[in-house]
Amino acid sequence: HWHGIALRNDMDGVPGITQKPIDPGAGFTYDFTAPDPGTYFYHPHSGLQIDRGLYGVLVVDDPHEPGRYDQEWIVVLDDWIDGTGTTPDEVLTKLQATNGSGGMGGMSGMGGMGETMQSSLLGGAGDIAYPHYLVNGRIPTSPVTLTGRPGQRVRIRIVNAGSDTAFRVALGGHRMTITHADGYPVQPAVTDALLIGMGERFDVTVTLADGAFPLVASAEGKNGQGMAVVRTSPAAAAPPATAAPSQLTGRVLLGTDLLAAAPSRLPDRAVDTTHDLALGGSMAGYRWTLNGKSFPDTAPLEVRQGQRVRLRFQNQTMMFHPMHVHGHTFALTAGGARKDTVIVRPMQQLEVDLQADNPGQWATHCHNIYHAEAGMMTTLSYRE
Ligand SMILES: [Cu+2]
Repeated sequence: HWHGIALRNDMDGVPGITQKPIDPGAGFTYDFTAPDPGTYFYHPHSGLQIDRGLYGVLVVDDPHEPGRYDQEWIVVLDDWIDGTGTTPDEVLTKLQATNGSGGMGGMSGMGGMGETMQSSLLGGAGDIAYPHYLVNGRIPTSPVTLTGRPGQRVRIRIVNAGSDTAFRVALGGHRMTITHADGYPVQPAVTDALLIGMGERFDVTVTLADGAFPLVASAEGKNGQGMAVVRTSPAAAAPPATAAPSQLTGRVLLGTDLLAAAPSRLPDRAVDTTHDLALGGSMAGYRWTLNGKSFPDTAPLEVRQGQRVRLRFQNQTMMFHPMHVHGHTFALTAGGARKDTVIVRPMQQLEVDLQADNPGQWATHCHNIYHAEAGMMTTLSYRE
């Protein structure tokens, strides 16, 4: 699946919706045009395979982008449990057998917040206590080093490829300017930290200071962090694996705080149809629901080509859900960012608008992979 790309429906890579699964040993050629520049990623849409590391970053370059930066870094965040004595599939089986309590000692989406080191902006912040959080595939005691020179301007493309973890990202000693959300330009926003949900991407620019600095991805509401080192001075002492830069608790922006830059705005139009989507869950058997049903029993969201469609997410749980629509980018209402994945906070109601301009059957789901696998999925379904 080519996450975030508004491609032709039969290349979307969703078994059971747009194609048959690719059998072991078999092949399938994906052939599509990428219509919009930006930071994307790709991953299987099959079971929990993404939580075993099967993903990559997909950058669509804009030949007209002025590129006012000296370097470009790609920073991929992940939560990791595979091979540590269990597997993602065993984790899900345990969650189902224990009504959600098997991952963290309490289904935080239904029960309570549990104890966390810093106050979480997202309430129940995950179902799984991962043993490791990674930046570019490395744990903090053996981090990747990103090198530059003082004064250089760097564009950092940040991707959250995790399955059950939102990350609070900050670079010690620096402020970041957020320039893009999910590939699309936003009105530049200066911040100390940003909060990135699973499936979201943010591009930021920073002007490098002199020294060695921790680039920290703190697991929101959990215990642990990923870290890389940003180094512009060979002599500077490396930050410790437990570095907690003050920026983490400064100004923190979410995708819902950003405003679309002019070229990213969805043209104003009256809404033709509104779909309500109640985000729910049940402790019994670890079920997650849309409008009270679990996929494949969920009702499709019916649209027609040419319609302006409003999706009204109503989160009825104490867990956040990063909601993702395939084949389209939606606009947060009131001039908010253009996105394909958006965090809906506990008990929050959030509306997004999209233009129905890409016919087909499109998966629409929570990008917590365990929630999606446990039923929090439906289709945006074009009718003739
Ligand atoms: Cu969810």
